[in-house]
Amino acid sequence: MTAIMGIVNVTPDSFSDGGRYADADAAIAHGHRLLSAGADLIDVGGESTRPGSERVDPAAEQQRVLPVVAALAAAGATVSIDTMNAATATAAIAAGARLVNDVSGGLADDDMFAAVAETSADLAIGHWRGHSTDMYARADYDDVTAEVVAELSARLDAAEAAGIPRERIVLDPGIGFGKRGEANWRVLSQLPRLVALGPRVLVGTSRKRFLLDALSADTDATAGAAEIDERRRDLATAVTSVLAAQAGVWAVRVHDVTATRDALRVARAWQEGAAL
Ligand code: PMM
Repeated sequence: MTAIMGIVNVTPDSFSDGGRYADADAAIAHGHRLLSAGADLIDVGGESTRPGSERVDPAAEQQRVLPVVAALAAAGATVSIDTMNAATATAAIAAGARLVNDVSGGLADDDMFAAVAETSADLAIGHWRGHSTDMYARADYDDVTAEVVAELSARLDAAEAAGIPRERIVLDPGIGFGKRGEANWRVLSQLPRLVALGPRVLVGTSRKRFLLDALSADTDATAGAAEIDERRRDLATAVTSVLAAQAGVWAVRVHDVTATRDALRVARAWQEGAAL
């Protein structure tokens, strides 16, 4: 069964839930809700990667995330730390995190691979071409899937060379990172090409802007993105989660764990019907 990574953003400005869990107690409570809903792991982040967002000082980032990581890990949860900073990764692992989720795939901080190599934590490497302030400047592709696979493969080799065994590495195509609308759909439709590389694959589509391309197709052209509410984005995410699961990914990263859990269960029941 595909694993569900529930998102806890301890930030004032993330894609969709910015500000909601900005204090540690609210973030910890939200993590517990996601675990009760069926999350297999909880991804805690303290720096928004929303297009255009500014970098956060690592000390401020750690102040946000460490109490949340420590409390959820102490309660027995498998915790992932969403960070591009090696120092934050190291501190979060010491606080109990078992996976470092670096959307930049080690490109934002040269020390990241070495920091993770020294520990027994897993590392998720995201496909990334630059920081949020100018991520669309490098969003031009000839064959987006081939380029994502080749660039992730190079990061995989670099991580292995730095001493992180392949079994501890997870690859993520970085949906929404330096990719415009249709490039995201292209990569998703060709996920088996990434899965074929070998390492586990993680995919994050949750509530992202590109989903609106599909959702707005039958809505009034004057209706803006704001009118397509969170419930519709969560339903769209549950559908992409099922399709990603069918493409063979290891885990999906989502805000609404209940919707994705239900969708994955329905898809499984459908598949099990074949064996009855
Ligand atoms: N997307 C966001 C943040 N972290 N991590 C991984 N591994 N994959 C993603 O696609 C990803 C991520 C941005 O979304 P958010 O601001 O809603 O959390």
